[in-house]
Amino acid sequence: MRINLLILGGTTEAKALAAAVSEAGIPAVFSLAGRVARPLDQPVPMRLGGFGGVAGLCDYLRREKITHVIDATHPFAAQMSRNAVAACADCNLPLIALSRPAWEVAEGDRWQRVPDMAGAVAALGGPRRTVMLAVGRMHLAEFAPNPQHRYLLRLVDPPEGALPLPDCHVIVARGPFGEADDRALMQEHGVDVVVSKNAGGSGAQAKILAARALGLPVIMIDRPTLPARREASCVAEVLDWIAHSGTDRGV
Ligand code: 3Y8
Ligand code: NAP
Repeated sequence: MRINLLILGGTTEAKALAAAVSEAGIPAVFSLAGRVARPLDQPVPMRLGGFGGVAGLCDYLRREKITHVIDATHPFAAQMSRNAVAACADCNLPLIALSRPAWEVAEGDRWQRVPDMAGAVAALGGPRRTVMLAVGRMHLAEFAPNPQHRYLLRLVDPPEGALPLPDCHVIVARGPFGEADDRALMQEHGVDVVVSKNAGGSGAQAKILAARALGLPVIMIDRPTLPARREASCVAEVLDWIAHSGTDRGV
């Protein structure tokens, strides 16, 4: 059977997987939602944009004769992950998630864990502070109930139109980020508290390490629950899975 991978991307781990399958000469397509203006190029063919729900993804899998799906999306990309589980079950295709462990609280951390974005908004009640809101663009409007703060925002693309927060400073930058840079950024802006998703991995961890070094509190948003699926913790594990599941489907 001719192997043809679909990599659901959008993370540093997905980029590493794309490089490895390209190196191994394994045919693959790298898929992004098309959220940002200039996504990074990958060493395998790319596709941008949603599939059109589970049905659209099934059609794509059949039309493109995909043999294996690797979900290497971000842990907060829960809808894509749910759709991948459903579509691979419908199409009887093998699926594996390339996931990274959640960050664990460590010595010196001052975390306040909240279950979701609404919990982070609720945790920001009270008097004016300087808040580093590094959760991207898609959820900014949810923080509008706390206009009293000064927000330091970090976005991948320059904002289009007015932002939903009256007092904010925007940094346009794409990660992965470095701890020293994030520490300098927090000191420059007098950040009092950091809001972060528990993204895991290294690309977004800079602000967590910087907050620890500066003794700053972090409002840490727990991950959404995902459906049960086979998981790999590294690229080598995915390549081994491909090698062994290349013959019999669905293992
Ligand atoms: C389009 C693909 C690589 C992969 C880079 C990782 C690391 C840097 C850190 C902060 C947190 C945030 C955000 C973040 C990080 C990596 C990784 C990661 C967080 C790109 C990318 C796409 C996106 C989409 C974007 C979201 C936003 C989230 C910014 C490419 C660069 C905040 C997540 O403007 C928007 O609509 C942005 C949307 C989804 C979350 C949000 O709610 O806004 N990522 N990020 C993907 C697609 O179209 O399918 O451009 O090449 C990928 C990466 N972003 O090259 O090594 O692996 O996590 N991405 C968060 O953690 O909260 C930044 O600023 O500290
Ligand atoms: P999401 O809420 O789980 O997905 C919403 C819809 O976007 C999906 O149903 C699908 O549309 C489309 N989609 C998502 N990821 C896709 C992909 N890789 N390829 C094709 N379509 C995709 O996703 P999200 O949280 O917006 O994340 C979007 C992208 O940004 C993903 O690539 C993710 O890995 C990356 N990212 C997200 C975060 C984050 O904080 N959420 C952080 C870093 C990177 P259809 O239903 O039409 O198929």
